[in-house]
Amino acid sequence: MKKLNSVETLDKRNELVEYGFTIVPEVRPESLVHQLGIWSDDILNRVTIDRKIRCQGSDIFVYTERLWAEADKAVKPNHFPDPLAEKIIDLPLQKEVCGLIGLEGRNPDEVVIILSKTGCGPPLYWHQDFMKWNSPEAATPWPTCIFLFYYLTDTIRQNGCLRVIPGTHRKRHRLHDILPDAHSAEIQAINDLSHPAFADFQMP
Ligand SMILES: O=C(O)CCC(=O)C(=O)O
Repeated sequence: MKKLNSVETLDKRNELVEYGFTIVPEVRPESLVHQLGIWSDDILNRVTIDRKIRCQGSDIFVYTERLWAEADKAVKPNHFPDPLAEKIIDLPLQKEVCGLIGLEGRNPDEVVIILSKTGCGPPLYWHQDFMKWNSPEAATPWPTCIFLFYYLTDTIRQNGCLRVIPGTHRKRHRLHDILPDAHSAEIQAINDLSHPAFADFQMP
């Protein structure tokens, strides 16, 4: 990756604060992306995806070995430790970029989630993963909880890139009044693709 200069860094920071997302190209080395592709394909071939998470893709949680050692968990096909989780989370360039963008704290959850859906699978329902909307933390204008996404193949609208409505982490949108909670049984049960949870929306 070409190192971000101070203007680019500020742009990324402002985008993240304003829109709720930003894109930083080339953080992961090609060789690691290739390795992750082979690794995740192998895992996905072994795991059966529950119908209730058909819209989310898979729910495969890969833990760092340091977290797994502390947690009293039983290995399941979709919950297990792997040394690659540490490699993904500890990548020096990723840490550097997060620092340059001005993210504070930077305490990773020590978990990597593998997501995949078959081509032309159902769309993902609109949702917000952040759970602490009633905490004072939610009132800060800067991000306190972020996800880092890496696409392992070229991903466009037609094959599943993530949809966002810019700014809805800070400004009310009519979807906020009608959506069931993220990942709840209620939203997972929606089969009607004309439901607003799947509709095209822009900021009002
Ligand atoms: O499918 C994606 O790209 C994102 C999935 C997601 O947001 C979630 O499962 O919470």
